[in-house]
Amino acid sequence: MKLCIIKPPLPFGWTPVAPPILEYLAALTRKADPSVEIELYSASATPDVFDTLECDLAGISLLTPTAVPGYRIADGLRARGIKVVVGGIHASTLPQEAKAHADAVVIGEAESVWPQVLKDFRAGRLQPFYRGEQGPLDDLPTPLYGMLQQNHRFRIVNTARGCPYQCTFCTVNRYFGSRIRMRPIDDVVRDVDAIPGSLYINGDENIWWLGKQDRAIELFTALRGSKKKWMGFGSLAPVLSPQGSRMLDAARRAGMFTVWVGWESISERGLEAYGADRKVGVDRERAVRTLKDHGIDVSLFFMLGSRADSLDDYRRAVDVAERLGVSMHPSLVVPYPGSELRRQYEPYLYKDLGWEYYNGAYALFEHPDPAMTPEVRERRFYETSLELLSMGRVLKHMFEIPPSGFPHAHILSLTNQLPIRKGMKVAFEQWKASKRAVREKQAVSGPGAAVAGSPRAR
Ligand code: B12
Ligand code: SF4
Repeated sequence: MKLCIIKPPLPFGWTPVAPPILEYLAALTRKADPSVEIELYSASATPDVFDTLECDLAGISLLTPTAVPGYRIADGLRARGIKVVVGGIHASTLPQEAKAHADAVVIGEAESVWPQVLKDFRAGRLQPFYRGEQGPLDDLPTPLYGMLQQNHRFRIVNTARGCPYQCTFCTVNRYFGSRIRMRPIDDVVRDVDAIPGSLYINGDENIWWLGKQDRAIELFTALRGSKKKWMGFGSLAPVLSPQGSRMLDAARRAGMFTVWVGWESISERGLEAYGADRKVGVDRERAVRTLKDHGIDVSLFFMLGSRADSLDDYRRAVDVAERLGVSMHPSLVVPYPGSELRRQYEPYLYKDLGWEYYNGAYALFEHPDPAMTPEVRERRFYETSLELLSMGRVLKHMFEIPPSGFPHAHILSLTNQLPIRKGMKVAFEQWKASKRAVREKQAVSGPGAAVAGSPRAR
C-alpha cells in the first residue's frame, strides 16, 4: 500500500520551513504499519505533480488559507480513483465542508485514530469521520526528519500542545485544549538530535508559558548538549516574571538566538479587544528590551485593520519598530472559522470572499470608520509592510541585533527579510493591477461589475 502525504501550497509560496505535518504523519504511519510505502509532497515546491501522482491513499493537511488549493488537489485525486483523508485545523473546524472533498475526515489530533484509519482503509471500510483525542504526549514518534526531499532549510520540533489563553482571533485553545500538555524532555532532546543540520525551530505556540518557567529552564538546560541553534515563538509576560532572567539565560545558552513574539495589536485598546492582554499584558516594550539585553533578537508579529484599530495604528507600527530596534511583520486581521473573533464579526463579514482570501493580505469585513475602506486597509497594509522591510531598515537592524547572536541571527535576519520584501513587492504590484482592472471594468460596465481574478468590486 502506498500513502502520499500532502501539504497544499502555502499562500505566499515556498518557505524555508519544512511543513512539520509531513515528516510527523510519516512517523506516525511507520509506527502504526511499517509496511506502508510513504511519499511526501510539499505542494509549494512541487505544484505540478498532482495530475500524475500515483498512490492508494492520500492524506492532505488543511489550514484555512490552504483549504481551497487542498480541496482542488483532493478532488483531482478522487476523480482518478484515489481515496483521500483530510485532517488539520481547518478540516477539524469545518468537517462537513471538508467531507465534500474527501472520503474521510480526521477531526482533531491524529495520534489516537490514525492506526484505525490505515486499518479501515486496508479493509475497504473507511469511515466518514474519525475523532482524535487530546491524549498525553508521552509516546510521540520522532518525525522522519530528512524524508522530505525538497530543499527546506529548517525542521520543526514540538515540545507541548494546548494553550490556557483565549485570544479571540485564535483557535489553538479550542483545537488543542486549554490544558498545556508537555512532552517528556528526553523525547524532545531525542528529536532535536535527529534534526539534520545545526539549526532548527521550536514550533510550539509558546516556548515559555507563564507559570511553567521552571519546566522551560529544565528543557533549555537539557538542550544545551545538542549544540544546535534555534528560534521559536515566545510570549512576553514570562520574560518579566521573577524567574525571567534565569530563563532567558538558559534559553540563550541552549542555542536560542531569535524569538518571534505575538505583539498582536499596536494599541492597548486593540489588545484588550482581542482578549490578548492576558498573555501580553505587561510593559511590552520593557519585555522586548529585556530579551535583547539577554542576547536574544526579537521579531514582532502583529495585526492591522481590526474593527478596534484606527488608521493611525499603521503609522505607529513603524514608530514601534524604530524605537525598539526590532523587525516587525504585520498581517491584516483574519477571522478564522471557529474563532471567537469570527463570531463577533459575523454581521460584518464579506461573505463573498472564499478561504483563499484568508491569508492576511485582504480586508475581510466592514470597518466602522468609513475612511477605512477595504482598499485603504489593504493598500496601507502593503505600504506599512514595505516600509518596515525597507532596505535601510533591514540593514540598520543588523546593528541592533544582540552581538551574542552573531552570525546566525544576523544572517537569518537578512535571508528571511529580503525574500519577504521581494515577495511583498510583487504581491503589491499584483494587488494594484487587480484594482486597476476593477476600475477599468467599472468605467466600461458600471459600478458593481466583477472582474475575473479579482476578489470583488468593493
Ligand atoms: C510552526 C507554525 C508555522 C511555521 C511552519 C508552517 C508550515 N510550514 O507548515 C511557519 C512560521 C512558517 C508558519 C507560517 C504560517 N502559519 Co502557522 N503555525 C505554526 C504553529 C505554531 C505550529 C504548527 C506545528 O508545528 N504543527 C505540528 C504538527 C505536527 O501539528 P498539526 O499540523 O496541527 O497536526 C496535527 C493535527 O492537526 C492533525 N493533522 C494535521 N493535518 C493532518 C492531516 C491528516 C491527513 C491527518 C490524518 C491529521 C492531520 O494531526 C497532527 C498530529 O496530531 C501553528 C499553531 C499550532 N499550535 O498549531 C500555527 C498555525 C498553524 N499557523 C497559522 C497560520 C495562519 C500561518 C500563516 C498562514 C500565517 C500568515 N498569514 O502568513 C503562515 C503561512 C506561511 C506561508 N508561507 O504561507 C494558523 C492556522 C489557522 C487556521 N485556522 O488555519 C495557526 C493555527 C496559528 C494560529 N494561532 O492561528 N506557521
Ligand atoms: S494566540 Fe493566544 S490563544 Fe492562541 S495560542 Fe497564542 S496565547 Fe494561546
